[in-house]
Amino acid sequence: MAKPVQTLSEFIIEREKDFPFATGDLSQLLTSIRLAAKLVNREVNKAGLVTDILGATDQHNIQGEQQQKLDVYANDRFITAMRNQGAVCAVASEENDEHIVFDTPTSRSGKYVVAMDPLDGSSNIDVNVSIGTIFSIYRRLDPEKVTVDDFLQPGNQQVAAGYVVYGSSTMLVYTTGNGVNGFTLDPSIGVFCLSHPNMRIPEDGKIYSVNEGNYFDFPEPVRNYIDACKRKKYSARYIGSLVADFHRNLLKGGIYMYPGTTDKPGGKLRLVYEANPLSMLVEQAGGAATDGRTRIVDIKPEKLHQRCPLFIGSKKMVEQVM
Ligand code: P6P
Repeated sequence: MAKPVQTLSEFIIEREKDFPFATGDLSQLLTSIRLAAKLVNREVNKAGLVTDILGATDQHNIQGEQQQKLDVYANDRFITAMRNQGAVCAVASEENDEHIVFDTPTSRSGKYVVAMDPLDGSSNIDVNVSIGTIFSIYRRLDPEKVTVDDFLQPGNQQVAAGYVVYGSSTMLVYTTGNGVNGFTLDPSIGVFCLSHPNMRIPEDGKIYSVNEGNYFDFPEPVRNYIDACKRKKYSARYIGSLVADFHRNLLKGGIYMYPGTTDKPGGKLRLVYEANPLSMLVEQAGGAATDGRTRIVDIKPEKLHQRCPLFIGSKKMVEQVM
């Protein structure tokens, strides 16, 4: 008799018992993320087919990046899902210059704020490469008002964090601080099923992920580390999609690096809604994440969209770079 598969909703309800004071709000929030992920997955999987959702819009986000239509669709889906279920009072997104405060009667008293990158790696949409959603959840700081400070808490204050990877299969991977669990979407029944319980990243690895096109702009210690990887015949794997690279390294062991360069000392990736959530996940899975000097989740963000260099993955590999 095959072992019964546990669905995400069954898992959320079961794990809620781990939190004696759980009010079910976080469970409700995770359920709305699940719904939005299914809607985005449906569009990602048929991009280029019936829906005119491929290609860029004439809008640009704060990064000056042309917004791909799927970016905008994903952003709308996740914001709507958060707004409609009451546990969330505000959302910050890579696609929006400022955070969005929900002023509906149900959401005004929501006790969580969510920071997200609704569709990271969107430049890969047109070439059918895996892309992802990254989310980070904090408790609000003040019951009376919401400000940008709610989103500038250090990563070690996150209540939960996770990502969705839209690839050969679609997976939702998240943590609430009690380990990391992965759920694979069964498209035939539209249900996320527990496929990777208690995920652990191998302590060491032989995969390094970095855009070597920037090699000569990297600080010398980073160049030395990359040279050492080559001497040891490690595998270079760089998809150009953070969630896909991170997910592979989480499963197989490895390190993802987006170092600062001479002209961009902060690197490219965002601290609040990219580095922090993935850093919480990797630490919960036994890995490590730094900006080259400081543990990512100990950094106090100053600006919502601030960048930070990122070295994240197997503990031994991150320590070696340090
Ligand atoms: P580069 C995608 O735009 C992204 O934010 C990450 O998903 C990815 O890892 C990185 O940028 C790729 O950047 O400069 O190597 O093309």
